[in-house]
Amino acid sequence: MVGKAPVGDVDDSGMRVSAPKRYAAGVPAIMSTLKHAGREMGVRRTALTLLKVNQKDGFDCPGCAWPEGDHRSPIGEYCENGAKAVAEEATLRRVTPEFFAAHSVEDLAGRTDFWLGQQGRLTHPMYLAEGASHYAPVGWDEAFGIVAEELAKLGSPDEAAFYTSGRTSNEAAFAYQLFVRAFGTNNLPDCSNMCHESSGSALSETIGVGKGSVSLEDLHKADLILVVGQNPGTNHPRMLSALEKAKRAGAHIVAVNPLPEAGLLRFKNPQKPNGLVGGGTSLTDEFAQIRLNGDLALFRALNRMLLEAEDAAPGTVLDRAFIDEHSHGFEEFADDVRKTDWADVLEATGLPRTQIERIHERVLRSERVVVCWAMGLTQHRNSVPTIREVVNFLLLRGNIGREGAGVCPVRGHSNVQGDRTMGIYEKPSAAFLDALEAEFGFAPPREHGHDVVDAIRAMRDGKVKVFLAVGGNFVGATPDTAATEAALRNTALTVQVSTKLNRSHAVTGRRALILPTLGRTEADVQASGPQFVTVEDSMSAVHASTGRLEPASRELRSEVAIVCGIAEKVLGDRVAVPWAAFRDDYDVIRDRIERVVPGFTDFNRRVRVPGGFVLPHGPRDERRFPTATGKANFTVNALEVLRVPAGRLILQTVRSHDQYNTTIYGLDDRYRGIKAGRRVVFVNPADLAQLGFADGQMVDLVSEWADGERRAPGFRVVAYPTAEGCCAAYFPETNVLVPLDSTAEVSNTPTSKSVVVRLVAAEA
Ligand SMILES: Nc1nc2c(c(=O)[nH]1)N[C@H]1C(S)=C(S)[C@@H](COP(=O)(O)OP(=O)(O)OC[C@H]3O[C@@H](n4cnc5c(=O)[nH]c(N)nc54)[C@H](O)[C@@H]3O)O[C@H]1N2
Ligand SMILES: Nc1nc2c(c(=O)[nH]1)N[C@H]1C(S)=C(S)[C@@H](COP(=O)(O)OP(=O)(O)OC[C@H]3O[C@@H](n4cnc5c(=O)[nH]c(N)nc54)[C@H](O)[C@@H]3O)O[C@H]1N2
Ligand SMILES: [Mo]
Repeated sequence: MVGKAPVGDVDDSGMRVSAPKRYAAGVPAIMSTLKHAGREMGVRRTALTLLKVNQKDGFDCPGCAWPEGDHRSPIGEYCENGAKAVAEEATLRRVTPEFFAAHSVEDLAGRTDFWLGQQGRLTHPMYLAEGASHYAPVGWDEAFGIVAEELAKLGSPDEAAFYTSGRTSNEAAFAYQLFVRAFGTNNLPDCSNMCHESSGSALSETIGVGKGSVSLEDLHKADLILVVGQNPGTNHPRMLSALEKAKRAGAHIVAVNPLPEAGLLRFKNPQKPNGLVGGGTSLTDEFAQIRLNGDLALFRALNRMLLEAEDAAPGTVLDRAFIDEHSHGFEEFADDVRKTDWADVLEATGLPRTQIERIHERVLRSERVVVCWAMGLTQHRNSVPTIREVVNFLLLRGNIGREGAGVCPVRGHSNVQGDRTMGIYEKPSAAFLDALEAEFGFAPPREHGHDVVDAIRAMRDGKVKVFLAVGGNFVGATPDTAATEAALRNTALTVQVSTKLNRSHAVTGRRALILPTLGRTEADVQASGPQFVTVEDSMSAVHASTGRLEPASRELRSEVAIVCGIAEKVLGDRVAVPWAAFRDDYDVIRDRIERVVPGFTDFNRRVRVPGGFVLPHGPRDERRFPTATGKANFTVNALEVLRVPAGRLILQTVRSHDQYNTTIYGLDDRYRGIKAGRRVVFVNPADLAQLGFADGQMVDLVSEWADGERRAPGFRVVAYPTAEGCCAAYFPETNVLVPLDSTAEVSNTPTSKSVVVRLVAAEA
């Protein structure tokens, strides 16, 4: 199978490669921000917009889910990439009906996401009729009618799937899942399925809550912070300020990563004068350059050493009181982890034993430990066991539910956590459905629905015939691009509620709709007046977000209005939900959320207090663990070393500095030394020598899986200091290589960070 994702319209003939950077942010970050923002928005709009990001009376930055904190910088609490996300949305370019008249769907399907995103904001609802070559303008009412018509044809509500990306507000998400369940299905796949699902699965089972247990204050007070499988310099730049603060207060930081990411090494805080000059703060005390997928082995080794240290000096290492009172399964776990084989650990991690011992020493010296992680831990076959082992590590010394300690899965999309809280989940709990039933008086479906990977299979097999997405770029973000495209083309109708053009608008069912929507930055005025929406960050803080900019077009509708409009047309008066009242006044939705979702008491009042409020979290607040055993669960997690056949490498697919998932802002990856190109593969020089390839050579990447090979053509080899046996390349270009059936145990997340590949010299 050769990947279908287009390469044609990006000219990377001028690509330049230089040495990776040793620090993140500083002056280059500010320059890059202003250049990008100015190009998209003009100078005045840039100033007005950026000043409102993440301020208490402003809008929530659509960039990421890192919390804002109480002490906001008056010059704007944003980062370079947040600013790019804002500029991307506030751009002055427009994709109008004339644009669609000039570009056929076939033409658009041949463009990259970079090119498509550059065209600007969508302005009108557009309809692709069966057999038509071009989208044509359509009225809102007619568009909703088309959705209703196709849904009415289905043999069962389970023949439709309803995707959500994590920018959707709490209000829109709540209305959306309510509509979908009233329609009669739990087919609610979302971007979480490809993102932190493994964290949610592992944390729910072990501590009873699938969310992080630390606040910003906890990070500031920690003695030791492990940053594992995460590249905050690019993806969560404001986290670097928190790490810098912790560091100044005496914390030590251990980074565990196959790549020496610039942001993990040194940081020059662009929001402080002394961060702009000089060497910046050295953040990492210990950089463990682990092999891909080596983390379960590392944490098992650390856990084994903790048990042995306790044996040597009983009563001094483990938190016995915590283990006895609050945990379950310790003995079984301890028996197993003591058997951890050092030879396996050294092979899996690729780390010197002395370094693991040094990290152990640091753990022993630290009273309060936080472990932070992101996609480097969640997108492997054994991600759930890996994260469970991280929990074991923290439980051993009682590092949960007290100050300065805990689990910190760092979320991606700015409201991905909130969407889940609102019920965007294909496996809703019985308690949630009971609450919906009690409040709205209809019987929601109880059978679990499709997640992302299962939804693709169901479309492929003709079992799902209507696909509707609120946000995101399903074609671009999912694995196995060729398989996903074929699946979507096999449907009767695809509907995309979007701000900007992407490949999901070009790869369609027999009919297709584009429903353009307001972004976070824009004023949302409904019948009762100006509205705000709410979001939840990585640390469970819920707060308001108010857009101020004039909408990109008069035709745009809010996500809430679109969802309610579709619901009215599809459901008529089948259920007693006041869709019109929801649309006219979001307070009405919040009142209903309060009655259905725990933790939202007095929602409308509390969210109007500047800064909002923090949702309750049993383990964090009172060491109450709502698991099956009622305690924090130790677990046994088998260590299987990921071995690849000779001549193969393990590929991880990552983000460059100039992209937001499938939205490509530009073609540079400044910190990794790449300019003006994206089709690169980073390989260790020792591997290159052994495999007989040279820096600068052009290769195809070929992935191997039980069902055959997949190929992504035309990558330039970059000799790079990544861990041996591993390589890295950017997604979405490499999604063609990720087999649909290669997913994580339990969470079913695609294994985007461990794809077995070989390099093949490209034909000249
Ligand atoms: N600017 C910007 N910000 C973003 C995003 C964006 O695209 N652009 N995306 C948002 C989203 S949705 C998300 S989920 C987050 C993603 O944030 P990250 O998880 O930081 O994103 P990735 O680029 O996937 O980087 C994965 C990191 O983990 C490392 N890694 C990979 N495999 C392993 C492993 O096996 N073990 C260890 N220890 N490390 C490993 C990689 O080298 C890399 O540093 O960022 C969010 N914020
Ligand atoms: N190979 C590989 N694949 C991956 C990953 C990886 O690391 N490697 N990471 C995975 C992860 S962590 C994630 S979260 C997914 C992301 O998957 P998605 O969330 O589906 O993808 P995005 O690229 O974030 O979606 C971008 C689109 O969202 C739309 N949009 C932007 N803002 C708004 C808004 O306010 N409202 C609406 N309605 N639409 C809006 C725009 O049209 C834009 O084109 O990708 C996953 N895919
Ligand atoms: Mo994500």
